[in-house]
Amino acid sequence: CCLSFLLGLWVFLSFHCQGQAVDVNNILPKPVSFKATGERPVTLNKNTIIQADAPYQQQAEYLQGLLLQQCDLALGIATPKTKLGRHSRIQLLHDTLEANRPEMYWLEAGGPVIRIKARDVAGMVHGIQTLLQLLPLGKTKEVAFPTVEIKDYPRFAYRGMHLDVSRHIFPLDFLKKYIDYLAFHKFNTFHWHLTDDQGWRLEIKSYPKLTQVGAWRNSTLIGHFKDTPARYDSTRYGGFYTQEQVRELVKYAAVRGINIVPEIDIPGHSRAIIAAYPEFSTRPDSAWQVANTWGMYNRQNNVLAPHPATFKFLETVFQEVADLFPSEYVHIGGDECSKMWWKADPATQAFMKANHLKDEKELQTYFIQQVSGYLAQKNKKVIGWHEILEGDLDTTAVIMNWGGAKEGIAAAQRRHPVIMSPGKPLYFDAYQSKDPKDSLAIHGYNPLDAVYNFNPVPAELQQLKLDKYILGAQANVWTEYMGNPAKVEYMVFPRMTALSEVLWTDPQQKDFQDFKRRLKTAMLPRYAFWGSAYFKDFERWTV
Ligand code: TNX
Repeated sequence: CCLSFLLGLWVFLSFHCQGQAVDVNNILPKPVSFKATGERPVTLNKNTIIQADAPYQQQAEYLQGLLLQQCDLALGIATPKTKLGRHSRIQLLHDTLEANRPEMYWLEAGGPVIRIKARDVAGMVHGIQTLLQLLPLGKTKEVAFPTVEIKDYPRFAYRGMHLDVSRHIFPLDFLKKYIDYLAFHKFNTFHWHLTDDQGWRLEIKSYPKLTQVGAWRNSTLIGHFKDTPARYDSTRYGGFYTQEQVRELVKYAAVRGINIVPEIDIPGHSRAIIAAYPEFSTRPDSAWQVANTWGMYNRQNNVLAPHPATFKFLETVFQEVADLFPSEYVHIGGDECSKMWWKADPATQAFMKANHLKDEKELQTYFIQQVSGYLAQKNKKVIGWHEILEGDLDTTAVIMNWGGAKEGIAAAQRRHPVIMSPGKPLYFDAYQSKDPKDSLAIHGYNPLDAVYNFNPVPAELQQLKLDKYILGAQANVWTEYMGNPAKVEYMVFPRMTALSEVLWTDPQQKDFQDFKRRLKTAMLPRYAFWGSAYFKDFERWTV
């Protein structure tokens, strides 16, 4: 008995000290090419040193933090010139690799060295994520890193996740965690939906009432995890991000290869603006409150009116936004703009006549063109929801299509770059099950396999040889029924993991059963390790 106790102790200790090499076949999203070379494995322990070329110094620190977190291994960082003796090393190297392959990385491990080579920061970050997936999860004293050769790059240039912080606001720390999730899954864009009828969330120095007034509503969703219909009380709810916090998040994301595209949604979805500044509405003399309920708010007025002061406002706001975000693109919304308030307003009608705008659709386009012009002065291009194509637009405008294949094809035929974001299956606020006891959501059923099997390039576009207009795709996380970070995690995991493979991996290499195998063996333990909530019942709700 004593002997078996000692034997048990030995097994326990050796398991904990000697990390298991992880199977190369478990990498998610699946890489373009990978093989085990069968050379001597690299021994990774506390003496291993990280060395990085100049462009990747920040990624060296990022990797150092991740290894501490994942394996409890505190590695030192040395300059590339330092002589390291017999210690093993992880090298982050700048290399042009192959022409016209943005975000590519090579990971080679053998003998005393693990080498990640990349042409850009994003590629280096992807290599780092693959390295993490080849290491055990949990405290490790020493691990035999498998000898591998991986060459990898993404299928699509745009790989996005959106988060609506208007309907519910989330702490900056959660936004950082969300960026970490994106980086781990090899996404490259965070679409930050910062404004809507139910709250304006971005500090604008020139218009302080946007956050003093526009960031607060008198309605709080309570007990919504199981309750249908949802229940509310009338307590004040809201908040916003300061410009300093925004800069901090932008920097945090940049180290992780993530570009943040901010969205300021105009000329509809603007109830929070007119609550703060009624003079920009079609009824300057009325008092408007920030929206207290969900849904298309149109009938209760949420549009901007074309007054000179409104355009001055938009120019100033978009200038401040352009200064805050290094992104080449700014999202200007443009969805679901109600025309009824413009129709009913004599001043708006007079403006349209004076500017030869024959109907309200042309007025909507006029708004989009004005804002595009302000942004062009700052060298920015616009992304808008597909409704911005109701009028004529410069083809540099990127169309984010929340409709179906039809709208995507129409945009590509007009030579606009397109980001596919169809409600089915990329609205992650929809249900993952048909279980009546599932947590409250909207839009019906949108299970994991529908996400995994989604093809961002409709067959018809391929036949028309217009597939090059598809930049990629994005899932949207509207938060009407997500009142806290855990609910967001529950809604995005594991669907976001499925989407990462849609966006990264060659469709020929995809296989849902194998995806589920890797999800179960590699990802579920990682969600748990992160302390993240996720939808556990996916097997029952997929084929
Ligand atoms: C539509 S589609 C919206 C959002 C809502 C969402 C709910 C689009 C661009 N706008 O305002 O939050 O549906 O799923």
